[in-house]
Amino acid sequence: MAEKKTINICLIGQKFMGRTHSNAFLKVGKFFDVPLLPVMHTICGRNEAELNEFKETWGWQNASTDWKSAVKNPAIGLVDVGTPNHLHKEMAIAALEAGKHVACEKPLAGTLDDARAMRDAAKKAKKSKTFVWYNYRRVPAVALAHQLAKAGKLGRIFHVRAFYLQDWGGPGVPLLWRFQKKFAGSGAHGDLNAHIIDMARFITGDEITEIVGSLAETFIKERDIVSGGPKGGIAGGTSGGAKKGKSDVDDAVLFLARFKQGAIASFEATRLATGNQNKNGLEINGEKGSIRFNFEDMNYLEFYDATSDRKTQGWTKIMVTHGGDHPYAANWWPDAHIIGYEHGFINQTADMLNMIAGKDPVVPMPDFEDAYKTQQVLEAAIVSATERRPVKIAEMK
Ligand code: SOE
Repeated sequence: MAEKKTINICLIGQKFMGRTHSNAFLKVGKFFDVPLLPVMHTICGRNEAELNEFKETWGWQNASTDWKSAVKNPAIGLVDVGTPNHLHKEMAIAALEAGKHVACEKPLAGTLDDARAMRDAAKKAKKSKTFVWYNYRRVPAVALAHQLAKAGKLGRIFHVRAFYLQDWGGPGVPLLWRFQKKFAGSGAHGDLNAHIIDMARFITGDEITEIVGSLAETFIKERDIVSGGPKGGIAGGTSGGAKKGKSDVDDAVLFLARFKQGAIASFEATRLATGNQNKNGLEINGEKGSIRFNFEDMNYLEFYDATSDRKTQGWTKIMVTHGGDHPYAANWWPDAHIIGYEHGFINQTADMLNMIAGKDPVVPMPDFEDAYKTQQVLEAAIVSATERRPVKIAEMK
C-alpha cells in the first residue's frame, strides 16, 4: 500500500476542547480514507506538568509551553486553536502570518473587533485555509437537515425556533473564565447562541438581517473566586472560600430575528435551564415541510413532509445512521449502531483534511469569513439588548 501524505498538527489548548480535538486527530485516519494523515506533532499549554501528562495520554510527539515558537515551526502544517476566546485572535493571526492552515474553536472570538481582525488576516493569508469548530454542523442529523433544506424539501421557510439550554451555571459554580468578559467576551450568548446561529444559517442557507429585540440577563452576579485564578472547564472547579468576584457576562440571552428571505426566528441560550444539560436544538417550519433536531437525541432528525399523502402525514423520526444515504454514516457503524458527541469533531477533521488537499467537504465548512457573520449576529443581539432597540446586522461592521 502506498504511503499516505501527512500533515503535522500543533494544537494549543489541553482542556475540554484539547481532548475532543486530540481524539479527532487520533481517530480520523482509522475511520476515513483521508488524503492526508494528521501527525500529532506538538501540544501547547501553560501548565507544564499537566501538559506532559496530556502529551503521554493522547500520544502527542512534543509538548511546549511556548506556543509562539511552536506555531512558527516549519514542520507544522495546521495550527489548531482550542483556548479561551480572548486568546483566539493573537494565536490565529500568528499562525496565519507563519503561513499555516488554522482551525479555531468557536465563537471565532470574544469580540467583534477581534473577529474582524482574524477575518482580515485570513483574507490576506492567501495560501492558508481557515476552519471554525462549529462541530454540530457535522452531526449527521444536522447535516441531513441542511441537505433536505437545500433540496427544497422544506420549501419557503417561515419559522426558525432555536434553543440551546444548559443548566451547569448555578450559584455553586465558581468564577471560571467563562464568567468573565475579559476572557470569554460574553456568557451563554457567545458560547451557546453562537452554535444555534451557525446551525440556523447552515441549515436554511439564509442570512440573518435584523435583530428585532433581545434580552440579556445575569442571574448570578457574584461567584466564588477560585484559588489560583480563573480555571477552565465548564462545571466543577473548586471554590476558593469566602472571596467573591463579579460575573460580568450574561447567564441567558433571548432574541428575535429576521432572515433575508423572510423567515422570522427566535433564539434562546441559557446556562440555567434546570433539567436541560445540553439541549441544543431547533425546529424549522417551511411551506413544504418541517424539521426538528435536539442534540440530546442526536442520532435522530424529525421530518414532517407536508407534500405527502394526507392520510399518512405525520412527523417521521429518522435514525440518521444509514451508510448508503446519510451524511458521514458510512464511515461509522452498521445501521442503528449509534454515534455520539465526539463524532462531530472527527467528521469535521476528515473534512478539514480533505479541504487542505483540495477536496470538498461533505457539507459546507465555516471559515473565518463565515464565522465572522455569526459573530456579527451575536454582537447585534447584545447591542439590541443594551440599547433596547432593533439592530440591523449591516450596522455591525
Ligand atoms: C459549555 O457550555 C460547552 O462545552 C460549550 O463551550 C460547547 O461549545 C458546547 O458544545 C457544549 O457546552
